[in-house]
Amino acid sequence: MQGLVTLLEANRPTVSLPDGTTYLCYLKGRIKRDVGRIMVGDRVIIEPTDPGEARIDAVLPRDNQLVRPPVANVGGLFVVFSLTEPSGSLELLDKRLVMARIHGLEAEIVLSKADLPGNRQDLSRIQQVYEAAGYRVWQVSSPRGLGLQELVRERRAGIWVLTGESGVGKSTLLKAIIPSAQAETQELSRIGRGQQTTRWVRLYQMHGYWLADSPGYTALESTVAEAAMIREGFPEFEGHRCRFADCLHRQEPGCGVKEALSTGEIAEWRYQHYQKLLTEWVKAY
Ligand SMILES: Nc1nc2c(ncn2[C@@H]2O[C@H](COP(=O)(O)OP(=O)(O)OP(=O)(O)O)[C@@H](O)[C@H]2O)c(=O)[nH]1
Ligand SMILES: [Mg+2]
Ligand SMILES: [Zn+2]
Repeated sequence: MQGLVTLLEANRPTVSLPDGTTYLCYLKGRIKRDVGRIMVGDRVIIEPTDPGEARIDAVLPRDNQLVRPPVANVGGLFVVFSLTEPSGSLELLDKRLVMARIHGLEAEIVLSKADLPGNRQDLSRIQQVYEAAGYRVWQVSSPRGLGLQELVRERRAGIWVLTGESGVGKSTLLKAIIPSAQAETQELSRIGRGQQTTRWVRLYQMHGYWLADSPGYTALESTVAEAAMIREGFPEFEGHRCRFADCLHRQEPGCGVKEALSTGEIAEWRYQHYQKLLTEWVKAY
């Protein structure tokens, strides 16, 4: 039977089957040697041994793996952003989006704390900019329950991870959506900054996809071989005609992106972060 590791507790995997049944598992000895550490998100073949218990006979090859939190086979990221309390960094938001693109992950943007005063207008501007770039954007307020149903009901597949700076409201959002998550997410946040980050990662079943929390962090580094990979992380640049087909939108003459920037069609901060990422992330730039 094929299942999914949805929880690792003290290194014992819990595996969920498509019909919703779960098994507390142990690893066949040979697997430990071959795969090393098993991760939440691993797709595994199990053989039931006792009621509610099973042995993992094989771990299927991983598509990818995140480090923080340690989750394999991630399909998408919710990038959670808060404009105030704490005041989020649009640069980090853009870095996360480019990072997702580089790793072939889907990304959606969650603008949290939409209930805070003075927030709405600026949030709407941000929403408009990122929607124009092709992203799904959700405004939510966890304490008021605003926007939560719309957000979770959307069709998705695979494993989605809540990411974003510390304090933006990831865990609060998860708890608002999944009340049973209350106890565990507190553990994750607390332990997340220490060494034992693996202990409490859990996947929660949504409609057709799985959801995981993650501890907030801001250290985002990457290296890419080609400047074009950064350019692709800014999808709204694509619709503009440049004289050169391979234009990197810097000093080239006849650049449609620079023109759109001057008319305000492309947001100033997006272009600035693009330039910054070119110098920070492109090898030998
Ligand atoms: N007003 C308001 N406050 C919120 C909202 N969401 C979260 N908060 C508050 O923001 C604070 C931080 O929320 P958390 O959910 O712990 O943030 P987090 O993103 O999980 O932070 P880390 O785990 O440190 O990465 C808490 O005091 C929450 O009550 C919201 O939508 N509106
Ligand atoms: Mg948290
Ligand atoms: Zn150009």
